[in-house]
Order: sequence, then structure tokens, then C-alpha cells
Amino acid sequence: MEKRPPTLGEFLIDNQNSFPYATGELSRLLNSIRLAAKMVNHEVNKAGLVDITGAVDSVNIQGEQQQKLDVYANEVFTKTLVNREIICGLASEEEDSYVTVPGFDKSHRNKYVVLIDPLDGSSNIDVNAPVGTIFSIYRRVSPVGTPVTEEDFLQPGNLQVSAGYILYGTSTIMVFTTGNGVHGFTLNPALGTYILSHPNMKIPPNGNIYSVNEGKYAHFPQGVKKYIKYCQQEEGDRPYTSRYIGALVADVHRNILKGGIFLYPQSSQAENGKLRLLYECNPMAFLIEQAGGRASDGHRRIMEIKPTELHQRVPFIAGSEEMVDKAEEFMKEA
Ligand code: AHM
Ligand code: MG
Repeated sequence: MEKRPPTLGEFLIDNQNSFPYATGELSRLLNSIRLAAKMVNHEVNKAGLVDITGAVDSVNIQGEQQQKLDVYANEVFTKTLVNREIICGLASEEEDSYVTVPGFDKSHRNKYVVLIDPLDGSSNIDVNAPVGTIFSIYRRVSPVGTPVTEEDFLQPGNLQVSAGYILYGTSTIMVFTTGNGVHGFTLNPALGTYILSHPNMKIPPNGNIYSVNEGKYAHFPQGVKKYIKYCQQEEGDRPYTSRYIGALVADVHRNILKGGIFLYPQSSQAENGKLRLLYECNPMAFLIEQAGGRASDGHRRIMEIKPTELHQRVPFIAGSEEMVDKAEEFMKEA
């Protein structure tokens, strides 16, 4: 009989020994994310059916109107991770500050902190377009047995132990890395299990897709403007195709599979761009690098930036290695 691909649960058990530190704690944590993602997926899928779309009356720390599903997804991930006492702290795009897991004696023995964007690209919900969840996992740096501190969250991306995303698209897929390649598991909604559908994902070194919000062109720096013109020029394998979904997870997932570049640069309106270093750029950078690509702020490797604030923003240029190299050349010239 042909061997069937493993489920995510089976994969975590089979590969536990290859995970950093291999105590089982990280597997339990990834298992909880898998479970919470199933619940969010269920809600996202029926968003058009029930009165759950649209904005609620609250504004998050970044001054953005929160969508009902943002709030729901934040609650599901927070409750699943915090109540199960798997982690010692959590930081979310939707929370002003980090959350310390209560229950000093027991939970503070846990070693991991999670940074999460529970529902990224949420403006896509009302128009039935894809959204995602992004997560990043670190080992705490403060001593085990004490409450977490901000220092535990402000670690550079190259210290991530694991990172991943869930894309709620035409199908739902969870993609993650523990530093040993990138693997994608597609949810079979009938069985409620994630099946290994994309083992060892590799981003092509070159591609023909560029992905940027060109509506902001006039406000971009010279180097970015020139690079966009380069993408559009008729020469060799150019012009490239332009694709912009407006949900980072979906744009990055497509580029990993097909090859391409994603840019969210700084502009005269937003000096550090829009995307957040800790729970959007770093996890995506870890995944893209593990898949063989590159992630940069135009000048520096994203994962080497020392964070100074929880909700810090950085310019983000990521994707196929040769394309990011080229974009950086233009940035240097400008
Ligand atoms: P969000 O966290 O408020 O949803 O914003 C992040 C999203 C990304 O998914 C996407 O790449 C980007 O914002 C799109 O922004 P813009 O509409 O400015 O192009
Ligand atoms: Mg976001």
C-alpha cells in the first residue's frame, strides 16, 4: 500500500528530536497553534454567513480600527496559548503590551515566548480574500521561574527558535520552520487534520513576480522607484508580472512557491514602512531564509536588526535571492 503523507501531529512526534532543545515543549506549543488556527479557520470560513464581518468599536495600539475577526482571532490564540500554560509570555499585534502568563509557580517554568499577528490582512475579510496568522517563537532570556520581561520579546530574528504562518485561502495551510527547512501542512476540513502537502519548501533563486503597493509610488525613495521601473522594463525575462494581494501571508506564500519579490518600503509618509519587525517581518524572514531566499530592509538583513520596541516597524524587501540582491543594488545607488 502506498504510504500516506504524515499529519502535522505525526510529523511533530517523528521530528521532535531534530527540534531545538528537544524537550517536547516546542512540539506542544506548535500543537496548540495548530488547534487555535483550526478554530480561527472555522470562523473565517463562515465570515460571510454570520454577523461577524465589519469593525468593532475599538482601536488598537497602532490607531487602527480592529475588525471583529481580529479580536476573535486574538482571543483564540491568546486563550489557547496562555490558558494551557505552554508559554511564559505572549505579545500580539492586537495588544498594547506583552502578556505575562499568570500562575507564577508553574507556568513561569515554561521557556518560550510567542509573538503573533493573529489575523493579518484583515481588511481582506469583507471581500472574501485571503488572510493569515503569523507567529514567531523565542526562548526567554530572563531566568526561568520569574515573570517575563520586555527583553524576552526584543530579541533579534536570528534567535528565533521557530516561526510560521497560517494562510486561510482557497485552502488553509500551516507553514512553519524550526530551523530545519520549511514545511507546509494543508488542512483537510472533512477530517480536521493537517496533512504534509509541501515538504521542504524551496523558493526559486529567481522569479518573475514583483509585489508592492504601487499606489504609494510617488512617496517611495528613489532606489525603490528605480527598481520598480527595472521590473517593468522590457529586457531579458522582464517585464515581471505584478501581483499584490494586500495580505502579507498570501503574497509571501505565493512568492515562496513561484519565486518573486515582495516590497513594503519606507515612504515620505511612513519613514519605516508599515510592517512590524517582531511579528510580521522576522518570522517571514526566518521562513524565507530557511527556504533559500533573503529578507532585508533594503540595506541590512532583517534578522540582524536589534529591536527596540514591541510594535516597531521596518521597511521589508524579501523573496528570491537574486531579486532581493538586485533591489538592494538600486537602494545603494539612490
Ligand atoms: P495589518 O496587520 O493591519 O493587517 O496590515 C498588514 C498588511 C499586510 O498583510 C499587507 O502586506 C499590508 O498590510 C498591506 O498594506 P497596504 O494596504 O498599505 O498595501
Ligand atoms: Mg498585521
